[in-house]
Amino acid sequence: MITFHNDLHALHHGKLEMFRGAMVPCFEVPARVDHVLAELRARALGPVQAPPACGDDPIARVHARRYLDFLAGAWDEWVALDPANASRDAIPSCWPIRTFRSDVLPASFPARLGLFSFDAGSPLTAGTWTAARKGADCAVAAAQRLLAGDRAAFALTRPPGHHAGADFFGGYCFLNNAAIAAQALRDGGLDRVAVLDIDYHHGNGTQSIFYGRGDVFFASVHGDPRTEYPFYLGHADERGLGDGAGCNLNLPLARGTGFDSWRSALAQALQAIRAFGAQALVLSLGVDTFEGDPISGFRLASPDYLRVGEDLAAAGLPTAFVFEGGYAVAEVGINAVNVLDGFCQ
Ligand code: Q9C
Ligand code: ZN
Repeated sequence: MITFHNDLHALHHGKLEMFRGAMVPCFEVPARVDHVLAELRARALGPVQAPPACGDDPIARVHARRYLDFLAGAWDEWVALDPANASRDAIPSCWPIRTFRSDVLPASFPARLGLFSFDAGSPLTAGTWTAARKGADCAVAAAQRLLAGDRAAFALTRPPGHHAGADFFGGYCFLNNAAIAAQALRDGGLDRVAVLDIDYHHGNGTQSIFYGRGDVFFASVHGDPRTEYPFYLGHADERGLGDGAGCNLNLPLARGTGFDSWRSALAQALQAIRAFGAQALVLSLGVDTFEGDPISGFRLASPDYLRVGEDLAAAGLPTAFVFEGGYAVAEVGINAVNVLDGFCQ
């Protein structure tokens, strides 16, 4: 299978993130992708190519114009606030919750930073926009390969994407690569597409983007949001709205869940995707379900990821893999490439 990758992902390198009142080193680091690349090459799993530029249109099909304009200029605005900001990342510290207004775009940069985000754990850095933009190129290129008839393609992107909504960032995510790939498949002529999210954390951004639509099915297996990030979405009773009623499936599992139970949930998600009649699959590939992950709570072991790939292959759908989370840096390459390897066997 072909992998799309762009070295400029490394321009996004956050220093510190807020965690329970302390600033701690970022978990989402450039080395994650280096480990996946090394493992792909070691196993000769297929070519690794830089993607062509996809242009603005496929991104604007998913994200709001005012959000994209904000992201494109955010770093320059941050430094313009205070030249000393050039040496520290931009992190929001106030948000318009519930009864506050979101229709009036504030002139203040910190106010807009909060308007377009939902946590203080996702530093926006000098290279964030460029890196995210190159990641979207990878996602679109992977979708194009499916449209051209390939069985599978891998978008090796960072920053990750599945927590980003149409007009907000958070959870280390800025542009929703999986949603952009799914929309590119729709715009390329497929009528019914599914996104399956196996990252430990619920893909709140992807769910929210497609929640009212009947043409893109979203399924997710994740840590129960009653105890796990992102906390405020991902419950089993979220089934979709309007045209999208019945096209959203959340399978939350308790912290501590092991592979056998997790695999049953995966089978249930794949069965629902089959029943929906999807013509292609976008797989949000987070491997923070690993037993050694420093911020997550499932118990999958490295060999289990080979079985995951086999189960996905048995679904028989053209599949675009999009890289998401996974913070056990030394093992992230083995685990992610095990999924791809299992799929290709
Ligand atoms: N100290 C993804 O896996 N912070 N995002 C958790 C860690 C948020 C994870 C606290 C985790 C976001 C793409
Ligand atoms: Zn995650």
